[in-house]
Amino acid sequence: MADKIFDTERGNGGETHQRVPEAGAHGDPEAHLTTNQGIRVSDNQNSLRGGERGPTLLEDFVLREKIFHFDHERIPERIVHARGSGAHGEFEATEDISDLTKAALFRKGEKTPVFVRFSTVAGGAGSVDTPRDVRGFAVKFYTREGNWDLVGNNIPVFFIQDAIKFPDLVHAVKMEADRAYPQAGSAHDTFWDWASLMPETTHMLMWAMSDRAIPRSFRTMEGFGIHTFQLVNEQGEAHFVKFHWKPKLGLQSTIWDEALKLQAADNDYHRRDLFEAIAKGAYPEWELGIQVFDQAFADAQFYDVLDATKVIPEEDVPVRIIGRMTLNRNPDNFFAETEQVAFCPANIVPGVDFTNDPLLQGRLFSYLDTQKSRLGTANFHQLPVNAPKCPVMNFQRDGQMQMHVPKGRANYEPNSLAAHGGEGGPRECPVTGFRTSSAVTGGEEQGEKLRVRAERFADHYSHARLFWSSQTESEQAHIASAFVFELSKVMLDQVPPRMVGNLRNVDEGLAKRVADGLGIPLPDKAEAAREPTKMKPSDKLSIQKNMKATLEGRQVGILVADGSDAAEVKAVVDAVKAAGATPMIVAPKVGGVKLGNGKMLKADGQLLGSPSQIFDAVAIVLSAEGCKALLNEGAAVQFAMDAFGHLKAIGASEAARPLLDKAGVKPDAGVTGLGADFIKAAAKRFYDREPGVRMLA
Ligand code: HDE
Repeated sequence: MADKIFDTERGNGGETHQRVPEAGAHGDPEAHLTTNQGIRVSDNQNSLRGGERGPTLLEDFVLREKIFHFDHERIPERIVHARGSGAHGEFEATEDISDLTKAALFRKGEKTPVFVRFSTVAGGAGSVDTPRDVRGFAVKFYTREGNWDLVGNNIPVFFIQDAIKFPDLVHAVKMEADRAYPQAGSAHDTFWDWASLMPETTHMLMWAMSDRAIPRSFRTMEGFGIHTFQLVNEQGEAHFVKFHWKPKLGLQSTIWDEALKLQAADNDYHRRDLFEAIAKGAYPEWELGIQVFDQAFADAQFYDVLDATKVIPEEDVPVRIIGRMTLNRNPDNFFAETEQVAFCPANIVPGVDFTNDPLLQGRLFSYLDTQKSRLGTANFHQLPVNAPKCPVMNFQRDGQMQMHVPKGRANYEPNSLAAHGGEGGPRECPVTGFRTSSAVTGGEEQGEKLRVRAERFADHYSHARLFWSSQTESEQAHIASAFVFELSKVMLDQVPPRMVGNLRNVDEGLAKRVADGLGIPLPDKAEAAREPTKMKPSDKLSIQKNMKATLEGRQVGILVADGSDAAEVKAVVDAVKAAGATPMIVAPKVGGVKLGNGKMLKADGQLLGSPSQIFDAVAIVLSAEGCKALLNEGAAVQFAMDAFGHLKAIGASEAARPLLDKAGVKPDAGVTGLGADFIKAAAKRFYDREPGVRMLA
């Protein structure tokens, strides 16, 4: 592209015109503004009028086209998962699993481009990033054998067992039909009304009330395919499989109070985090793991492996790591890529196959429908972000927005056009083509046509109990408190006791804590469809037991004011960087502060707009005078108070002590000086501080 140099001129009414310079050959097509028909535009500031103050003329095709296009810029948002953020990357197969699958993407060393979209579920496209909600984790693998979409979530189970309940779930959880609030999150009447009447949701509710539903970042979430799938090898042998994504940075979550405050501080907290991490080369990474098992294992369990409300504990079937995914490129255009990407669980490649999970089966036809309704045409697969990167050869033709111009007459098959010297087109291939595996589900699978739930789906509480018993004390307190918070928002008076009655089947202690937190008597226990079975606790289900004490990829806020010691600030900045984290200077004015040595230091964020909840840890580097000034600034006091309340490390200069005192910061292992002890502490959260800062259920 040639230089885009323009002249700036002032028009008749004082308006600014940026124009291609008058003198010159005007030969550069890319420097000239055009309409969508390629007609060069002479004036982009004024519509065509009959007289200087007269009516705008209908013949102004430049104006009409510009406004017409603008009026149609939005497409229907996704009915669920409307708010999301995406990135490009690469998947590399790191293990030989050819004994399990013939899929080319799993050949050791094979690299496959991917596009990933993370999302919340309930909120609209413009809602915030940090409500309590499940997160979508959808991966499109552009394999050389066609696209495979692993459309999962950050929680390994789901609310329901049968697809026929999905519209009810979504209606209940999204904003209420008459009042159109809340815009995101589940803390409202209709969700809990429905959920409390659906015992099969209990296990998922335990996860949703845990800190899994308030992740620190997309980069620190696990992902799950949820359903049981099959892997099929060259010989046609099939195994059951569950897919797991494990984040390189380990699991990290926020504190509920922090999540609430993040909604005010930064609506785009997760979107920004992902974009900035990739932009600065801190590429998010996950390992892909599989749990593989056979029919004999499935038959031996008391629950059904086709039931999406159940996990298979990693202690029973370990996760085997088979690949690595790195996200290394931001989208060039949010709409064209992240908004238009169309996932579909039915997009599958030879070597992977479905099972009879009734939830999965429902999803297999649902997503195509939704794409047609959102993207408006059966040709949505031709959009660049959706198009396979291998040849697409078939006899499908035409349709709205057809982008391809197929040549020749072969739009049907069989044909003998090739024998007559023409192009005959592609043909089916039983050897390399996708063949549905009948190895697991049984080739002769037949039965009566029934609307019935399999009896083995009737256990609604064992796995919820397993989840509860696998959490740390602090995590249990968070779950109990989340139930109290959500049910306290419910105004339908029969609903909270009904929910607590269900929880008595999970754990009597939990139910009592929730009832106490709500200030209601312990209700009768709900009758379980099947008595729960005791399962051994599984450490892998806990976040806190799976955190990594590392500063890598994290953000440290450094609060400074006029007079801060230059050497102290530099030492913290250097140490934070050396630990792989990003330092952010926060100051009362974004223009910066005058340090003790007289030099100016520019800030990365202004104090009011950069509260401590956006950081993983904070350092407060103040001189005595700077501290005195900030004692009168509520945002500075809040900065320290929230960092303490959100269980973060606080490193402070000696002179900053009065600010800490005013903020109620008590000495503990997470409150340090500015040296190495701070860097060590900053990699962690101090959960044992919590009983001193808030009352939990
Ligand atoms: Fe979805 N789901 N879903 N879902 N889902 C959609 O497809 C649906 C389910 C999931 O980033 C929609 O393109 C039905 C489970 C993700 O673009 C829609 C059922 C899981 C995303 C749809 C389910 C998911 C979606 C809305 C019950 C976890 C976002 C827009 C049978 C394994 C993908 C769209 C993205 C999106 C239907 C259940 C995950 C309406 C009918 C279980 C991550 O087609």
